[in-house]
Amino acid sequence: MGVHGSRPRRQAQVLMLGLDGAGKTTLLYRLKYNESVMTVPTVGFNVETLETDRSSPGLTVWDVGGQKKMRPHWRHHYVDTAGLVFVVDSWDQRRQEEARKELHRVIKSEYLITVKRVPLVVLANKQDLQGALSPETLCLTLDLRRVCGGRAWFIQPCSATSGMGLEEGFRRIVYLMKTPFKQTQEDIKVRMKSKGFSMTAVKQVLVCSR
Ligand code: G3D
Ligand code: MG
Repeated sequence: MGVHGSRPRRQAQVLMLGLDGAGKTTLLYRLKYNESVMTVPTVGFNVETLETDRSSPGLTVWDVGGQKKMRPHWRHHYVDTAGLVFVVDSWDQRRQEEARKELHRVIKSEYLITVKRVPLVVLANKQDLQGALSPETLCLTLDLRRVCGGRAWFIQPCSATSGMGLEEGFRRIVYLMKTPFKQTQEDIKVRMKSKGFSMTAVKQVLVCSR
C-alpha cells in the first residue's frame, strides 16, 4: 500500500475480525506482500504494519483468530482500536446468520460504540467465487443500515486471493478514521452532485453509508 517513509510514522490500529475461514489471514498477507499464502487456522493473532500515503498514519493491522473459542478474546483488542474491519465470506450462505450475530455483538460493545464510535468497513470477501452474495445483499442479510446507525461505515467487495478491492477497503477505513462523520456525509454529497446525480440518489447513498 505505498511508499516507505524515512521518518517514524504515526500508527493507527485497525482490528480485523470475522468468522474463522472468512479470509482474514489470506488478505492480510496479500496486502502486505502481494502474495498468496497457505493459511492454517489462526490461533491467537497475526499483526502486520501496512504503509499508507504520507498524509495518513501507518496502519497496524491485528488479525485475530475467528474460531468460536477465540471470539471472547476479541474485546481485549478494542481499547486501542481506531478502525474496525469485519471480513465476511460472501460465498458461504450457511454462515451469514452467525456472521451477522458476531458483527452485531462487536458493534454493540459498549466501548466501541459509546466511547469511540470507531468506523467500520465490511469486506465482502471471496467475490471471485461463483454464487458469492453481492455487497447489496450482504448489506441486508447483515442488517448493516440499522446496526450501524450513527457510525461511519462502508461495505467493500473484494477477493483476498486475487487482491481485488483490498486496497480500496483499507483506503476507505483510513479515510473514515481521518474524517469526522459529518464531513464524510458532506464529501459524498458534493462528489455526487458534481457528477450530476439526483438528490434522490444522493439520499440513498447517504442512507447506505450511515
Ligand atoms: P481466516 O484467517 O479468516 O480464518 P483464511 O481465513 O485466510 O485462513 O482463509 C480460509 C480459506 O479461505 C483458505 O482456504 C483461503 O485460501 C480461502 N480464501 C481466503 N480468501 C479467499 C478469496 O478471496 N477467494 C477464495 N476463493 N478463497 C479465499 P483453505 O482451502 O486453505 O482453507
Ligand atoms: Mg486466520
